[in-house]
Amino acid sequence: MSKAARKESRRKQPPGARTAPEARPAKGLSPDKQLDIYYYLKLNRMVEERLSALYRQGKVQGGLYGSKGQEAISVGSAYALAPQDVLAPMIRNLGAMLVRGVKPVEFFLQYMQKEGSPCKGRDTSLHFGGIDRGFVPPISPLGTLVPVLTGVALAGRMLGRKLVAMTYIGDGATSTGDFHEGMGIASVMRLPLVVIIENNRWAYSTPVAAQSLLTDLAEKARAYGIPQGVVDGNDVLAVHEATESALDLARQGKGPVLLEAKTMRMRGHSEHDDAWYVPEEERRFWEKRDPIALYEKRLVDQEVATPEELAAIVERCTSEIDRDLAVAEAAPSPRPESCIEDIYAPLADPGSEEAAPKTPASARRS
Ligand SMILES: Cc1ncc(C[n+]2csc(CCOP(=O)(O)OP(=O)(O)O)c2C)c(N)n1
Repeated sequence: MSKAARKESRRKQPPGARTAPEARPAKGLSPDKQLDIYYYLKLNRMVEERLSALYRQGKVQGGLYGSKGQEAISVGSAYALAPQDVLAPMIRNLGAMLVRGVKPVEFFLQYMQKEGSPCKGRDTSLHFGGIDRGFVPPISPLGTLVPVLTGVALAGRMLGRKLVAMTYIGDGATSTGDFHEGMGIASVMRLPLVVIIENNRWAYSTPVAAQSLLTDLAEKARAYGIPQGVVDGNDVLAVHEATESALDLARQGKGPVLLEAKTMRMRGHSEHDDAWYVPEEERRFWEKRDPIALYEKRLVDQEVATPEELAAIVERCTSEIDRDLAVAEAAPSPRPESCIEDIYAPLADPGSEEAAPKTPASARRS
């Protein structure tokens, strides 16, 4: 490798990558928990692979936005949350939803728009949640979840709950007005909010350098006087540790916190994008840093598990996915008439006071 190529390759490394992830021991996580994290990483990738196959068979309705290469961010961060915390995943955070208890069958039903899907067949993608389950559903307008989660953090404070609101944002989305408006109000109110920037180097086909002159997007925190951090997004345990620290700061009233996880999206922006714009050299560089392969090596090198034990976890993922997919494939489509359900409030009993038409005050006066 020439001197210039070596320099270029160093420049492309995320800061955390300077310490090989497999060399550091896991801090405070029992072997069982480390294997649990492996299960979620694998389940994340395997569910998405299955959804990709369904997409190619024409069975998925709408777009499909995968997270290959970024799974460590979703799993490592969600694994650090406390039960009372509220999470707003984004389209590439299926892994975070798995960690918080969403089952593969829900994703299959949802993407195939079957009856019994979380959105009753009326929406696609990961656009589902429920505050009772600790989720704010993802939405498509970029950056908008930041002010929404600022509101969740404020509501938590007003209700006297020790919750932290957490969400993810892409590198591109940190250029939106909503992101800055949300961070602005959350900072002056010291609200318990953690925002994780998933810097995957490309906002669809726009490279990060065409959006910002900053080397670290976490530097945007300086504008708000709030804590910030940068972590290797392909090192699941580093992400977990960094998120735990961010959540602690937020819980102590020092939030919001802006955490940047450096990574690479190893597929197109969505299933219909072949990512032709990513230079071959860059793709090859990141292929060697696959977050799941790095973690497998670490687990084996540190004798947390044998390759056979890891294979048994993969086997468990396969059987869960096979079982859940069979359930979703067999599920019927929603009844056509159900599309007008949940729109109007049920009719009150005719003649009851509730059913009497409400006369506007102006009409009563005349
Ligand atoms: C407010 C807004 N502007 C534009 C878009 C169209 N759009 C959808 S995805 C995307 C790029 C997103 O880039 P990034 O935030 O980096 O996330 P990535 O897809 O790279 O994970 C754009 C511009 C949108 N959804 N919302």
